[in-house]
Amino acid sequence: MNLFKKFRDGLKKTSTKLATEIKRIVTRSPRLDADALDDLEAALIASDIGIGTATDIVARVKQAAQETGQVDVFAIARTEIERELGLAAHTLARAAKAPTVILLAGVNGTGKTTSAAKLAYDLKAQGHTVLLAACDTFRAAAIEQLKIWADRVGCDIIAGQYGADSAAIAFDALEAAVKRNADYLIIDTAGRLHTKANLMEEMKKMRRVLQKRLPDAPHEVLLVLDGTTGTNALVQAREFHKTLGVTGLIVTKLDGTAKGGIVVAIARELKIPVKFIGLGEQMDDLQPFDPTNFAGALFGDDAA
Ligand SMILES: Nc1nc2c(ncn2[C@@H]2O[C@H](COP(=O)(O)OP(=O)(O)OP(=O)(O)O)[C@@H](O)[C@H]2O)c(=O)[nH]1
Ligand SMILES: [Mg+2]
Repeated sequence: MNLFKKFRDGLKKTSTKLATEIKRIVTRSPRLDADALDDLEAALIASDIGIGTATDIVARVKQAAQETGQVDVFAIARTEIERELGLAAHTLARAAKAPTVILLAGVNGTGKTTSAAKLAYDLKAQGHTVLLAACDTFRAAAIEQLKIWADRVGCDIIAGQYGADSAAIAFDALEAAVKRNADYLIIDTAGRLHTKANLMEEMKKMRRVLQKRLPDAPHEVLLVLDGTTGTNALVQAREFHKTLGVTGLIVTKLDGTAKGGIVVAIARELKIPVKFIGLGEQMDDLQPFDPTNFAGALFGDDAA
C-alpha cells in the first residue's frame, strides 16, 4: 500500500468528520458569510487542530472569498497545514558512528513498547541491525511483551530482572550494541506521569548513564503521545520536553480518533518535529511522518 493511502485510511475518522462538516457549511452558505466562517472555525477546532491554525485557515478562506468569491476550503486548509508542519526535519537522526541510540519515553499506555517494536521492524526492513533494550522493569509482563515483539521482528533484545535499575540495563544494552556493531539501539522505558518528579529523574539518570558510555547518546529522545488524548498530549509534551529535551514525537492511535488535528497543534506550539505516527496495531502501522501526505489525508474533499 502506498504511503498516502496508509495516511488516508489511518486518518479516516478525522478526515470524514471534517469533510462532512466543511461540505455542510459550504452547501448552506456558498458565499461563506460570517456565520459560516464561525461554523468553519468551530469544526476545525473540534478536530483539535489548535485555535491558532484554525484562525489562520479561516482568515485565508475569508480573504479568498472576498477576493475571488471562489473558495476551495479544502485546498486552503491543506496548504496551511502543510506550511505549518513542513518546517521541521522529520527524519530520524543517524549517529556519525553506530550505534544510533533511540530512547522512548511517555506516560503509561501511550504505545511506547509497540512503537519500539514497529520502529525496529521498519529499520530492520531497511537492512539495519537493531537491538532492543527492555528498560521497563516496573510494569508486570513488560519484559515478556517486548521479548515477544523482538521475536516477531527477528531482532536481539537485552533485558534484566523486574525491579532492576533501568539505567543499568540501558548501559548494558549500549555496551552490547557497541560490541555487536548494531546500527540502532532502541530503548523501551516504563510509562510515567510527567508530574512525578522521581520518575522523571529516573529518565534523566538513564540519559546521563548512556552519555557516560557514548557522549553523543541518545541521538533521539522520542516522546510517544497517544493521539486520542487530545490536548492532554500537549501538556505531557511540554513537561517531558522541559526535563528531557525531546528531539521528536511519535503520535499514536490516530486511527482511533476524529481529533487527529492534534498533530498540527503540537507541532505549532512546541516546535518539536513529529517523526512517526501510529495508524493501527499492526507491525507496519507506524509510519514515517510526511507533512504533505498528512495534510492531504486530513483535508481530502472526497472523504465524506
Ligand atoms: N489502534 C492503535 N493502537 C495502538 C497504536 N499504538 C499502540 N496501540 C495499542 O495501544 C496499547 C498500548 O500499547 P503499548 O505499546 O503497550 O503502550 P506502552 O506505552 O508501552 O504502555 P506502558 O508500558 O504500560 O506504559 C496496545 O494495545 C497497542 O496495540 C496505534 O497506532 N493504533
Ligand atoms: Mg510499554
